[in-house]
Amino acid sequence: MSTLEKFYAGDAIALAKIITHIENRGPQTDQILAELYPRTGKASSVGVTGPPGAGKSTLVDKLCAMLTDSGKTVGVIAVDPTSPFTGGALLGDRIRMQDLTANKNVFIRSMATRGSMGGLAVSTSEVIKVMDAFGKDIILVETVGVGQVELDVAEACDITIVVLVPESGDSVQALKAGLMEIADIFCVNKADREGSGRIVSEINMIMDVKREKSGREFPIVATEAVNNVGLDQLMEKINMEIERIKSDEFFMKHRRRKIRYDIMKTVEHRLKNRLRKDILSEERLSGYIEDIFNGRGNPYDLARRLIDDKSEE
Ligand SMILES: Nc1nc2c(ncn2[C@@H]2O[C@H](COP(=O)(O)OP(=O)(O)O)[C@@H](O)[C@H]2O)c(=O)[nH]1
Ligand SMILES: [Mg+2]
Repeated sequence: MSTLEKFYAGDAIALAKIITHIENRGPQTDQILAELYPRTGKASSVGVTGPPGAGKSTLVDKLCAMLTDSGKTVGVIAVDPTSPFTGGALLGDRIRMQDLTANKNVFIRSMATRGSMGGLAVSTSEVIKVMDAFGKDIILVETVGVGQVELDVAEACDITIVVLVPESGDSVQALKAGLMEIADIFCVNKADREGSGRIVSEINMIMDVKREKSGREFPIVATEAVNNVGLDQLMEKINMEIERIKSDEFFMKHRRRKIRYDIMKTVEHRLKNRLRKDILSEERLSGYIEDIFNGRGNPYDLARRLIDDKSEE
């Protein structure tokens, strides 16, 4: 049996192998993705993002348990380099992680954040597709909301939950970091701590304009992930957002936007790779630097020549 045949038969090891091949940009990456593409589109991907320590992994953990209890199969992608799933965690986290890994209906994968040459969002989006084709119903993607890369990763998901905690200035930070832009649902976790009411009203204030313009809810759910408080409400909002995306009027628009995203990001990523591997390989680049340093040519003529003139390659 080939790896793909095993994959089709539901073998989790084959799933892991295929993900590794794609993450490492193996020679058959594009063929595999093309082959799997017709099988995608059934799963819903849910990004869970927010500052470090907000409780994202705890939430993912609990959501997973709830989803599998209700008969759903789940994929988890951890992009957070400090996430318990990636092994960078404290003992307490490891114990929690075991709960998940013992669950056969959950497949967990952490993404290497280093050496991905800016392609993290693309690889994440591809891994989502592979899990989708494998038959996972829901794919949860945990990522730390600290930079553009993480925002890009969130963009690769169908819906995004932004997790915040009741610490002073958190909503302002989140606003600055662009998190308000990408949120479909807000989760104010650690509601057992002081100030959770205040952050909810802060988010409300920020979101009211957007709500009025779009007619959308942008719900805020207060949770205590460790104490299992508010998780049913959060799940309800997740299901509502998934329903919204799948509703007829929205679906066509959403699908087209995803296809646009896939085309743009894939071509951009493949071109960048070719640029670095080939057109501007380290060796060629060094040569060009020396040329220009020694007074021969300039970056602008070089750029024109490299892009227009195929014989350069
Ligand atoms: N007080 C309190 N602590 C929590 C809550 N949820 C998670 N934590 C704790 O916050 C810490 C960070 O959680 P983690 O899920 O690893 O955060 P992440 O970095 O966002 O993934 C852990 O020690 C959790 O046990 C909560 O609702 N209340
Ligand atoms: Mg984490």
